[in-house]
Amino acid sequence: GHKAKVLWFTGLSGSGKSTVANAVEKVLHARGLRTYILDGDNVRRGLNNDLDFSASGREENIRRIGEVANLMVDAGLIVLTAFVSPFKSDRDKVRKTVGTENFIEVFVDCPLEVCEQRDVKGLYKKARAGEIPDFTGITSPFEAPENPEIHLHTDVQSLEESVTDVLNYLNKSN
Ligand code: GGZ
Repeated sequence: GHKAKVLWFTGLSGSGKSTVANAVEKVLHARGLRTYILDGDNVRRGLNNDLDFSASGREENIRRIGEVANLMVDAGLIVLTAFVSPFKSDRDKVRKTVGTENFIEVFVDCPLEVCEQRDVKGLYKKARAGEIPDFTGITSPFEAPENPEIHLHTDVQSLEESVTDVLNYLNKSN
């Protein structure tokens, strides 16, 4: 069966991290597995509501999330996280925190142009207008993973295909 682990989704705002994570969780639930999704809605509003989007704010955001994910792995859960997590060094630290054998980096790759076109929450428009400082992809960098365990291309893959890629990896790695 599936062991406790962290599925760490990383990608631009609007790339589809939460959408894929939620769809994967649904399948895992149907298989009777215990999961938890950590995302901006439940972490940045609560535990991390003191943090901004500066480089140091993001670093601390990701560090705390890594520690929480590690506790959840100890509790036996499959943890799915959906954070931009734009800095390679921060993601690599989480890999160490949770144990490299428990860490599955999922690169939710989608060109900036496509994310910006979607602009689900109107944030890119605001960022272009100078209303949001340090916006990833516009005025703050995104460092793409170099060797992610899973590499999705959500501009050309359907949601179902992305979910299948994640599940296939999980099935193989168990
Ligand atoms: C990037 C921002 C910013 C800035 C607010 N840069 O699409 P969303 O709205 O729901 O996802 C984004 C989310 C990013 O928070 P994270 O905790 O995932 O970021 S990080 O991992 O870098 O710490 C976006 C919204 O918050 N948002 N301001 N400046 N995204």
